[in-house]
Amino acid sequence: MMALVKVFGTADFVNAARVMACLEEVGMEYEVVEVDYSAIEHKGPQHLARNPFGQIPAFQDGDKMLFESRAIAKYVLRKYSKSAQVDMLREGNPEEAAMVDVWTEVEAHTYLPAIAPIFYECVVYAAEHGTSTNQKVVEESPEKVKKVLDVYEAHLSKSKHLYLAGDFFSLADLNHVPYTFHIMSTPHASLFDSYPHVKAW
Ligand code: GS8
Repeated sequence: MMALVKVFGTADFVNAARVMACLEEVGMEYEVVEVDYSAIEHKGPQHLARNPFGQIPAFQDGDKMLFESRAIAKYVLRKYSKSAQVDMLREGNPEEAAMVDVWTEVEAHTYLPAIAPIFYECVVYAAEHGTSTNQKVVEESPEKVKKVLDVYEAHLSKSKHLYLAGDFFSLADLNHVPYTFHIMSTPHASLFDSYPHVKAW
């Protein structure tokens, strides 16, 4: 029997969840190996050998060890999509593939920085310390998120596509899922209400 691929880090960690979402899309079985964050196991020698930055996740496929969740996601799709009839990278079409890349970059460099303060204040710190929300973050973040969502709304309404890169579900869409999922459980979920195309997406 072939050994299962391994994800180091549980789905509570957004970047590990991104990898698992991809594995689910291609219908792969995988093993989740817990890395004990509270015991700082991610900074220990065993995990540093998997991810030299001491972060979650890491990924193992036979002899191949990888880190960086978006790169792992791409690897999974490239290597394992064919059998699952999933085409989330559109590599056969340079124009479509470019749009997947564009909105994947937007997620990492624009969307995430805008919503990250809310994520850390309302999800991570809230879980770690009870409540205690930083008032400055709470006041300033919504304006930043709205500026980004304005662009998403304009893009989705102009392109008339339900998805970011075109009329197909791609890695660009999937990359938004983990953080957005958690934001939806905070009071800031209502930020999305004034954006009908973003809401539909
Ligand atoms: C980020 C990994 C990361 O920040 C990726 O894989 O996409 N760009 C990388 N991981 C977090 C936990 S998941 O939110 C982490 O390990 N943080 C601890 C640290 O940075 O020391």
